[in-house]
Amino acid sequence: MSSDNPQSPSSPASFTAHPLPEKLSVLIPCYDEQKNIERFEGELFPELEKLGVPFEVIAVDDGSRDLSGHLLWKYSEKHEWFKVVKHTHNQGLGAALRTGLAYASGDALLTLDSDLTFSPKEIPKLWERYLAGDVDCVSGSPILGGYCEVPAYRKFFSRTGSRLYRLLLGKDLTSASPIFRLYRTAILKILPLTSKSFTINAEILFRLIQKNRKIAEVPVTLGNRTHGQSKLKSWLETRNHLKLLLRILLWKIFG
Ligand SMILES: Nc1nc2c(ncn2[C@@H]2O[C@H](COP(=O)(O)OP(=O)(O)O)[C@@H](O)[C@H]2O)c(=O)[nH]1
Ligand SMILES: [Mg+2]
Repeated sequence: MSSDNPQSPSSPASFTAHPLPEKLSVLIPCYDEQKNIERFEGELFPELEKLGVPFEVIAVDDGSRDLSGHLLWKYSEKHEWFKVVKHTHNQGLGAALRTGLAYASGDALLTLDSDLTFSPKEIPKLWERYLAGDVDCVSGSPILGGYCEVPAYRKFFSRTGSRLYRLLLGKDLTSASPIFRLYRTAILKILPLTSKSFTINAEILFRLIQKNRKIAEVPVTLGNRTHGQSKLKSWLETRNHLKLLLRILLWKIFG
């Protein structure tokens, strides 16, 4: 992919890597996920500690009606690096990510599902690719890495949607909507994002491409939920994705 960075790897003689990240922000949108949030201590935090870089976790409790808010608050009492941002009413995944982003103080930022369907054990894959210093975003792709016990209809929607985005965006990216990504925070913060729903991750990809930012994909495995219910409303999100695809098409035609 191309880059507007004059130190792009496309001109190896002048290529200089971005400086190594000094702090990682981990942004986790949470909505009625108490059973999965209970798993953070055993499954997520040890993986973050192993990275060997200072980090913070920003959990956005988006008007949860279960004990999510209480569990997050307990983590914030126990760990000074754990922060909770609260929406009093549910505003949607995109709105939650945008709220949390404003609080991120790390120079690198990881976005992660709170149901841990992308295993925290795979965070090092993204991190190692990011440390190469030549990209603005490392995106985890289950289309490259595979699915584990994910229903066939979900795989179909994911693959079809990603094909449409690839076609319109004109970039060789296999997965458009997964959240499991690492970004340069400063780049993400200045993107003009508007999505309040699940389309936020595809919208981020679109805006990065518009700004000629460099994106690399790494294979990761997407698993199925072990606790709780999916919040995805398939028809509503299909409509939201079609609207975003239309916006991309208009950008392609009219610039
Ligand atoms: N903050 C916030 N997070 C949400 C919302 N809807 C879903 N999420 C989170 O986004 C992630 C993906 O949602 P999920 O229900 O697992 O959708 P699926 O993976 O597509 O089935 C999970 O971590 C959810 O807790 C929401 O309205 N607000
Ligand atoms: Mg999920």
